[in-house]
Amino acid sequence: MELDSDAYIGLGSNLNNPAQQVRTALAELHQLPQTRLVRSSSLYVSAPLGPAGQNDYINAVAWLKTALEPLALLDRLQTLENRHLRVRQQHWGARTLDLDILLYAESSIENEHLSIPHPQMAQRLFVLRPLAEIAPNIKIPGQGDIQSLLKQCPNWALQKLAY
Ligand code: ROI
Repeated sequence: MELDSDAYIGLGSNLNNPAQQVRTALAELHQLPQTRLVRSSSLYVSAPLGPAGQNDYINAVAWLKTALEPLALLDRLQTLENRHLRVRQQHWGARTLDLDILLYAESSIENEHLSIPHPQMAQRLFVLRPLAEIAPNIKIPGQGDIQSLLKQCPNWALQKLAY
């Protein structure tokens, strides 16, 4: 019997060698207890959403199988963010590492700590494109299948990293 849940994590960085931040974070996700990294997307370069004047972002999505409950997983992700010396400064400002739980099994969760599915994911090509790369048939609870979301998503400057 499969006891683990599928969780999809969005990764983003635009400071201090962002591609390296994201690659290291992928390895760290694989090291989490009761968790394994099933597949990770390519890395993508994307224009910043938010205040002007910040660097482009590197974005990726990771597919995990985990026995951690959503809140325990969130706690682990925040520890990883902190280890990457994330400083929470300006709202929607530059960051060394952002780890968001996009999806957790077929759950819809809304509380003071978590909003799953991630409320803005359908508007963010830098989330949908890497997610579709590793899960082309996935359905987003309450929002529909990824291919129709991709068609409706606002266009966004986004490019797969060469390696
Ligand atoms: N913009 C892009 N392109 N990628 C991100 O991951 C990202 N993350 C954020 C904000 C600041 C909203 N902008 C972003 O948190």
